[in-house]
Amino acid sequence: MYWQKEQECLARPDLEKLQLQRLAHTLKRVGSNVPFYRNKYSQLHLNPENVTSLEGLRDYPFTSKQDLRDNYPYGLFAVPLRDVVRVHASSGTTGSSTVVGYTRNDIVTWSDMVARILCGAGVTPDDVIQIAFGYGLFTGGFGLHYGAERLGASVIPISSGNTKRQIQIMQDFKTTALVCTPSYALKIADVMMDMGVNPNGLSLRYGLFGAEPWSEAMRQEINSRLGIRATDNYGLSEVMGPGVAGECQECNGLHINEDHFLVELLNPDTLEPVAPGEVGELVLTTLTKEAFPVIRYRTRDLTRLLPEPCPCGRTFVRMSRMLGRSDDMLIIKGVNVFPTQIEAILFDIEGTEPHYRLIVERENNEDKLTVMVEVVESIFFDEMKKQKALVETIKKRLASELGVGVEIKLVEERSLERFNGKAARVIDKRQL
Ligand code: DLL
Repeated sequence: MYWQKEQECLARPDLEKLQLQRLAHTLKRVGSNVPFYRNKYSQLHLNPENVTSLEGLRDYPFTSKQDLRDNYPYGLFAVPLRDVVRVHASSGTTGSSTVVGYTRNDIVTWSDMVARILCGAGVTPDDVIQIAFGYGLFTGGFGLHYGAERLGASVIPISSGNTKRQIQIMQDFKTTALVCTPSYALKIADVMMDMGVNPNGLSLRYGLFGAEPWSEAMRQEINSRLGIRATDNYGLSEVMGPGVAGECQECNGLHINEDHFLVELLNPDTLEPVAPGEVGELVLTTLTKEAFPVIRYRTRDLTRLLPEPCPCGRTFVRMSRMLGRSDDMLIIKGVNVFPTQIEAILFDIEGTEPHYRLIVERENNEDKLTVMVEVVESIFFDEMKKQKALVETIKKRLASELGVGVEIKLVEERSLERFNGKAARVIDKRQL
């Protein structure tokens, strides 16, 4: 089943022709509308008018998350704000978060991209979709919502959390498709068991999961515990949000919506293309975005391209599920967290020492982040009340700036191991 069959099954030469037209147009637009790109291109003597092949893009510089942060909030928008109808932002409530915008046309394209992914997973207008992603600055809730409406399915915008209510609604409203993070799907399965609800008695048939890494073993577990077919979908706010890529019912890799996103897979160290079949960092260029085009955006996500034709008939290249990151970003309960963000906050709080460890675990299918931080000795001589107050202060600051709750453990000065070489401050015990 396709949402836009003609585009999704374009022959390679036609697709490449379309990509080139769109690429040339995008480069010209950013070169004239966005000072950041204009300055870079003029320094490097790059003239977007001269791009006559897709390979020509390789001369152009990359865009990084830091570039987005440096241009916070609207510096990289390619249209005036009056043409922007929606703004989203990635995690982080401070100035270091990254802000993205959409024109009315962008919202239509985005909805079509998500509708493609829903359709590819088997969802039809007859389905009842429960969207258990957060609604808000995160792109998950609204992204899936608009796509599901565009497809014509019945949407339940329940948002995330309150698992018992999720299950109640699932029973009462006869939900057929569940949309959330894979870890939340497992949590729902746990709570169902506690409540004595038999998943076979529900109407649930499909699960569309994304926004965090997961494994084939996790898919099998979700499938058997919820009695559904789970598919993976991928996206990132800087490039659009959900809708960049998704699995079809073959469940064997994610088709990238190549008519809207140009794909490169590069060695993160040399920044040269990897050999076919090798793991590399996904680098994406938007081909149709109006408000927030990005050129050669380094996603930092590692994957492998699967060039073999797919039995589903789609010609868009597939990539394997995400295999890791080429930076240290962690995804905790679907929220992107950088250790450096935590470090900066800890350094800012009186009484803490610049030594910490981040322990990430998965308990009852839920991520748990514990921050162990060394504190000055006097704190341990203080009354319990003072220690507790310090824990609360750190907890509050971290929760409000990261957007996710953490546990804090104060430890004595010099009790954490020191490193001779590269510091390994993150201990990720999650086994996906
Ligand atoms: O997570 C967009 C999204 C929402 C995708 C809902 C799918 C469903 P961000 O918050 O900007 O956007 O986080 C993007 O999350 O760079 C990946 O590291 C990770 N990620 C997203 N989808 C997957 C996936 C949304 N299917 C970052 N598998 C990306 C593994 C994923 N990692």
